[in-house]
Amino acid sequence: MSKAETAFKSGYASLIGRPNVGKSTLLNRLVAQKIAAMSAKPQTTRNKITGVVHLPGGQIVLVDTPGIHDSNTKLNRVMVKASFSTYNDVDLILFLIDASRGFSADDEYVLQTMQGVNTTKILILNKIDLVPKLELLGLMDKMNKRSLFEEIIPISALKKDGLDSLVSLILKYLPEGPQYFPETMITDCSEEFLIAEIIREKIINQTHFEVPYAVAVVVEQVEETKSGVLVIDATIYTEKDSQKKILIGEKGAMLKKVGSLARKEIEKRFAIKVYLNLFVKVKNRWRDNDRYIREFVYFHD
Ligand SMILES: Nc1nc2c(ncn2[C@@H]2O[C@H](COP(=O)(O)OP(=O)(O)OP(=O)(O)O)[C@@H](O)[C@H]2O)c(=O)[nH]1
Ligand SMILES: [Mg+2]
Repeated sequence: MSKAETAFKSGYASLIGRPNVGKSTLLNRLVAQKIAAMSAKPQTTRNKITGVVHLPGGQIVLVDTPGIHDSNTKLNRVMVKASFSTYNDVDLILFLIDASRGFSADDEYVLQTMQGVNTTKILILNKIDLVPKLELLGLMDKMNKRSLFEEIIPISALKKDGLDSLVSLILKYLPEGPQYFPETMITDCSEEFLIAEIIREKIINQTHFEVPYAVAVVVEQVEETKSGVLVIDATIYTEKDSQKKILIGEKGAMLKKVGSLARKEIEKRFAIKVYLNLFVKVKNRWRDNDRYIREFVYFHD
């Protein structure tokens, strides 16, 4: 075998795209572990989230990012800045679109933000389970003609379709390099952050209108008792009393539901019995306050 075939390859690849195209779903699929929160509502991801794919011949360090969108609060601007910050830091940009919507105006906007960025770009057409074959071929043809991307690949993150080909393709574009993370490590996120995101995901999926966007979750304390129970105290922040009311629900029903769903997932994830205490607090317009944004969203850094 030649040297090129045996060399260990490694590098960073960021998942970039407008909100809701399936970046976090793809990260979780490729890492084969649920790390990032996923939801049908846009703007779910708020941080850069690392997921490591360990392969016999290499290591792919994926960086999930917040969906790129027009910003209206300070929080939104910080989120989008986090996505931009990866452009020149990674070996590869994985540009995701929702193929069932074609290459939309929002995707064009994302593309514009990459003007002058020389990092290699692969276009991933996700959600092909929703697209008739002929339509997909048309979209691939159209994008090929624009010659903006090094490669174009169709996948379905949800149905796990095309993921092996995607992994091979990513590896092809990564340089020879070291093993950045030990094989036992699939993320550099703290336990507190992962727990907070599980709780936030349940809230996003259980609530509506502005509530999901106004919520932040901070894990205050995690303690294992002598009898092997993980006791977790977490605070859910909202911006208004009305939102707090919704989160608590009638006779505490909403908080109970969110708590129960989150507890079950945390128990599965960490293979330990969990006791979860949730508190709800109001911090008026926290999304426009630098200090609160740092405390509530980047507390794990
Ligand atoms: N049908 C279908 N749905 C998908 C696929 N991939 C993701 N989804 C759905 O798309 C929605 C958004 O998925 P996310 O992974 O949260 O999207 P995201 O790009 O991380 O979104 P933000 O974090 O808001 O930027 C969820 O409801 C997913 O189940 C796919 O391949 N097919
Ligand atoms: Mg996401």
